[in-house]
Amino acid sequence: MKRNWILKPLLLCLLPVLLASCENSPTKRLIGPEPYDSSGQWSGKWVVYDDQLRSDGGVMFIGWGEGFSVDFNSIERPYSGTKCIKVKWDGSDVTTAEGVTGLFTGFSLIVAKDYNYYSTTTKDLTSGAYTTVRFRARKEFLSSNTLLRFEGPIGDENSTPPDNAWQGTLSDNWQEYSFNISGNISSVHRFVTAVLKTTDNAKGNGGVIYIDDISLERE
Ligand SMILES: [Ca+2]
Repeated sequence: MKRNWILKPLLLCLLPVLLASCENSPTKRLIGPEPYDSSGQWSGKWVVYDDQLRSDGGVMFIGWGEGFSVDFNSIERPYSGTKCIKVKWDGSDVTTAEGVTGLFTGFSLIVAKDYNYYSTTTKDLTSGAYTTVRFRARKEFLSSNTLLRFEGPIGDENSTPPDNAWQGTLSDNWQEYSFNISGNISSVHRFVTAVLKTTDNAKGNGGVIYIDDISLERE
């Protein structure tokens, strides 16, 4: 089961993760998404994040520890507007449902307002006919054995095609990344997932990266 390393932590988040989620509370800044164009038809773009979370959903963390933080209101040289997402991890251990690990951590932007409703809340994005996930990212620092894995919309965890994701290292300057949405988006639980993970099953020094302008697009 290739996805097990991320699946179980997501489904079984521990209390510390939940508390951390509340403290950051980007959901306080939620505004409604605008999936329709002026004619009332689904537009070709679903904005998940630009200067704030626009997905109409919340955030769920995969692991949590003192060395890991996510700031959804970073003003450090954003790609667009005045803000971007800053992900900071020093490579130290984080707590997940499977226990403590130093091999990965990250977050999901989920459909539900918060973790408590994750498993029971889905969104049907079929009418949007989105085919592509697009985001911008840059690094301030990335440990030599650490990369970013960015996953697209996911419904049924076990049927998610493995290519519905992008992973790699990042440039010092903003770059655009995109990949195809391959899979059923009729019952999406989470829009995107960003994970910093080591590549060699060994601990590293984590990274400091920035993400901006995340969207699902029809192309
Ligand atoms: Ca921005």
